[in-house]
Amino acid sequence: MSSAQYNADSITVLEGLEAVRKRPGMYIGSVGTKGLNHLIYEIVDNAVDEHLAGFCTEIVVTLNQDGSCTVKDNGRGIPVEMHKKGVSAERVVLSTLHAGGKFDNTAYKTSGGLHGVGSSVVNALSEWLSIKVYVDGKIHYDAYQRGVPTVELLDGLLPVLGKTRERGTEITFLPDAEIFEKTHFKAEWLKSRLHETAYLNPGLTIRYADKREGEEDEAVFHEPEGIIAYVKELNTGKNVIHEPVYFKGTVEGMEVEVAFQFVDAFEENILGFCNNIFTQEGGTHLAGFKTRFTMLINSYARELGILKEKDANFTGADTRNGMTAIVAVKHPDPIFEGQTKTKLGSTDATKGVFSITGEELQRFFDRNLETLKNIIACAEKSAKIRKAEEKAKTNMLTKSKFSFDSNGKLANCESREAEKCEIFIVEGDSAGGSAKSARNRIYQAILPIRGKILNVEKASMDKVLANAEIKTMINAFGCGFSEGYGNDFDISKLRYHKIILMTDADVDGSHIDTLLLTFLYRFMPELIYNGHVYIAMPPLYKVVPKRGEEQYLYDDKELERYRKTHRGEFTLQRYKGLGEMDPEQLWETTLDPERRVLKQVEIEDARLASEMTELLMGSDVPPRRQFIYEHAEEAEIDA
Ligand code: TSJ
Repeated sequence: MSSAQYNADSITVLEGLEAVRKRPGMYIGSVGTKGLNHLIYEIVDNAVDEHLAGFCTEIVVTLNQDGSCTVKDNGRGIPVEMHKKGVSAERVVLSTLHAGGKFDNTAYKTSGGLHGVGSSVVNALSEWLSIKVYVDGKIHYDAYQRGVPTVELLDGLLPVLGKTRERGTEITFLPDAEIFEKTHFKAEWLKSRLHETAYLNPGLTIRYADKREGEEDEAVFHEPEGIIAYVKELNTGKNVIHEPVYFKGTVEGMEVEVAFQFVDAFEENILGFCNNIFTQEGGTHLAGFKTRFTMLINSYARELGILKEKDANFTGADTRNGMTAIVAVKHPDPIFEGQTKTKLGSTDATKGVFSITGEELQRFFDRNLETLKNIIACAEKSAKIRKAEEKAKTNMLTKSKFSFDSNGKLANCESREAEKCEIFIVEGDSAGGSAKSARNRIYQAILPIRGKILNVEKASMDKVLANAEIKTMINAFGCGFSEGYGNDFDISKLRYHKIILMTDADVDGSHIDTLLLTFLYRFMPELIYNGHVYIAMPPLYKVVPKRGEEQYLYDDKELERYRKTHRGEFTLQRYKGLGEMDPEQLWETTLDPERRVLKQVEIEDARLASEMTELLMGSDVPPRRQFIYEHAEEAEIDA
């Protein structure tokens, strides 16, 4: 190696680092909690790749007390020997943008993060990162600060810490507080993602531990039944009408795996994955499955005489009503499109899934006529209801278009400049009343809602549209909605650029948030994608000191801090609900754009809310009890 060569490479590395640190959003999507969590997913994905290569069976993810995260696998160990650039290969991987990453075509990658982020990006965005590679009986060590190596190499090789009988790679990193707005990993999202990874990789065991103070938690995710178990979990608490159906196949280097199961309900829940990545926006793999499925059901229905010659075919939505499905493909060279790059665009995926579904599902239905008949019965029922609903919908829209306040409760704002307008969905009539008198009436609209709104996961379309609260919301927002049988949604017509959910900070309040988010997720997901949905964070406490100014505190941490830093006596008032605040207090704490705290809802929140709703509203009791049990602490405070 010539030293000039080495310097040139070092400069490229530093430039890469600088690019990542300058525009982190380009590499990890955001510098909020979502981007922060993505750092972990990116590292974990590397270990999942090692599993897919056939060399790793276990991954351990630990959230440490100091705010760092450790990911360890039992794979071959990231190569440590001298790379052609004159340094350990490990250092090349961890320092070079895209080395071993998704844009590097030298490796067949089957797993991957959102934007094809590499471990070097995580390294660049970490205050420090350390790595131990357990290989050939030795522990090789390396470390970085903000992506810059801090360990001296010996002849280009890593120092050895000691002997080991283990094999694998272990990385620990602390996200850089200079980069991230929040540096607290969100355990709920992480666990959900790890569980999903376990479902998609049945041979893999993922151990999870949260060692952070006050949040101690452990879990093991291992799902030998794979996506069959995933479908079963999605259908927990529902009336299933047959055992899950599973098939897989390979065409032209693409692997296709499908599991589905129908439930007795009016909903379609089809999740797509490509190379372990959840395709939030769907895509070609789902198109192939849906098209072939509809064709099969229609041709069987005619063959069995259920559809007569004069009858029209079932629509696609008819045949899928009640379906819960996972369609997972492994594609050697996928194209991702869409607003969040989570829509599979590869056209050969349509053909591949179409042909495998045709062959395998036909084989299955030929041998399982009972299941087939049950599924066709679902389609018949759906077609009937569809016709009734189409009528209900036309009536609803023609009757109440432009009548913004169909039941007299919406206090609309005066301005029509949507960018400046906000609508608060307020729990309870008394808080609603206070909010109406406290608000800025030019830009702030108030819609009080009473009790629990209808659960849209459970109800049929005509019931949903008949619900007064939902009707008022759809009318007020002005942008229509999309679901099932058509798409009337038009975001350009949205009347308020901020939709703010304002509920009590207790179990009931969070339940109402969950239901509202589920409604928005199902009917107007674009509002969430585009960042229009917020949750108001009213304060939990007001402190009035003997001397000095009164102050609102928004959570228990702030109270703790206040207790530690404040000298002298003070009285503490705890707000139990929004209804306890007078209009002036409500304005100061929750409505005033200058002083309030709002939490922007991310699509992950909404997706989890929708899953949570299923858990809460499902007809069987145990999961609901479990939920209440897990939230018992919150419940007690309010009791
Ligand atoms: F990339 C990383 F540093 F973020 C990371 C990599 C993090 C973690 C937790 C694990 C890994 C990783 C990498 N685990 N296992 C591997 N394996 C390899 O990189 C590897 C090992 C051997 C061979 C070979 O051909 O012999 C090839 C590869 C890609």
